[in-house]
Amino acid sequence: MRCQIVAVLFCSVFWYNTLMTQDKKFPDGFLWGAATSAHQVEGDNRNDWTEWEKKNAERLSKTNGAKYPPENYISDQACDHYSRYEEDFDIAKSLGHNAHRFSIEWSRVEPEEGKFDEKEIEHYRDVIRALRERGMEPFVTLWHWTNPIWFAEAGGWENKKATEYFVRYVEKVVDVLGDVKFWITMNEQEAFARHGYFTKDRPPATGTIFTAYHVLKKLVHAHEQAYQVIKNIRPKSLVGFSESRVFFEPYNRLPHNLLATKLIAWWRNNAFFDQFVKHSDFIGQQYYFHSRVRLNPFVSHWGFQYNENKKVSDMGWELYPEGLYHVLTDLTKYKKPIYITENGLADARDEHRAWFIREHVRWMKKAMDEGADVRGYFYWSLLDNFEWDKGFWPRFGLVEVNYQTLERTIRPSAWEYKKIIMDHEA
Ligand code: IFM
Repeated sequence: MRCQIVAVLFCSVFWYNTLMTQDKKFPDGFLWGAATSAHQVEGDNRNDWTEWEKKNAERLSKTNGAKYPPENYISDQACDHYSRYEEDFDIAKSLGHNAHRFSIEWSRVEPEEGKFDEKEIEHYRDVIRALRERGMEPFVTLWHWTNPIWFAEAGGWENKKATEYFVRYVEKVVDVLGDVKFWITMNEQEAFARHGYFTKDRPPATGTIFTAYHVLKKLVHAHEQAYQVIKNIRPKSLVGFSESRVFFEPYNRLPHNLLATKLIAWWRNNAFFDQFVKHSDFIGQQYYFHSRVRLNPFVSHWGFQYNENKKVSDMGWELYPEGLYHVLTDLTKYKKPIYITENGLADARDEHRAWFIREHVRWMKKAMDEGADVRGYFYWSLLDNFEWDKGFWPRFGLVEVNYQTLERTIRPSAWEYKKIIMDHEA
């Protein structure tokens, strides 16, 4: 009898333990890390953005109620990650990351048309080596919005030869940077085209909605070509793109809201995305936004923003982790592996970040349990950095950067993220 009781107790403990832990485990080889982009962290760049910053810093400083001085809007030395990448990767490793996403700065590699700078290429080779030495899988983005000045002066993505130029750069880089498994051709094409050619609040700040459309078509074509070139040179590598997706839902069941939600979701999330997916081995998915649609042409946002905003970031963006679940379940239709290549918030006081990551991971896991083939998660960003036309004030980093001394301080939420990683290890 005593033996039976012991056996029953043992089985119960075993069953309970399996039940409690099974739920948390992630697939073998799941990648955990953070992302950065060259222009936002490297410092001392010379590209179309640095030119734009010079011309717009004063104006931006005034239009924001003089809250931030013009220096806020000039990337300048940024985080000096260009020289401190090893220190930064040491930090990432200490935080339990086993992967890292970064981008190559085209304007460094090809500062003059057709002339490649071997020293700069060597730099990126060192960056990849440094990641490998620390056991982190590199995810290399080839274009994260910034262009060489010569390319911008020749009309940028409106130039007939833009694709040809881009593909020549890709070919060179992929040929010489051997040890890379994951290539991301481009980052958030839709936002680039919308801001650059429609709202015109970022470079090149020209054109119309039609230009934005035309440029997006160009980017699709450039991605396809780049995909082919990379696969020809490195058949075993995996090539994808990174795009953000908004979780749209109707405010109520009224037909015009249902219809508006469907239309806007199709335009924002599918019209171009579907074309990029066709030529990709994986989907690089970024998630930041949720939108409750209550159509109203008389308000400035047309009714696309009736969110509850229970929690918001320092930039006023709603924090809505559940949206990631809906985005991921929607993506299963493409039947491709998914990597969350960005997900993060500006939170200078580090009030919400640990909760934010934990909740997004929880919803991501739920989607995975229901069939979403997610294979990695990259928090945006490893470091505080230069947030484009907003400048330095938004603090996205797991690691705080003091822009005067360049000192790095690990935020408490970064250690929480490490615990999440450890808890979920297979
Ligand atoms: O900082 C940007 C990044 O460059 C692209 N995705 C969104 C981030 C936060 O705005």
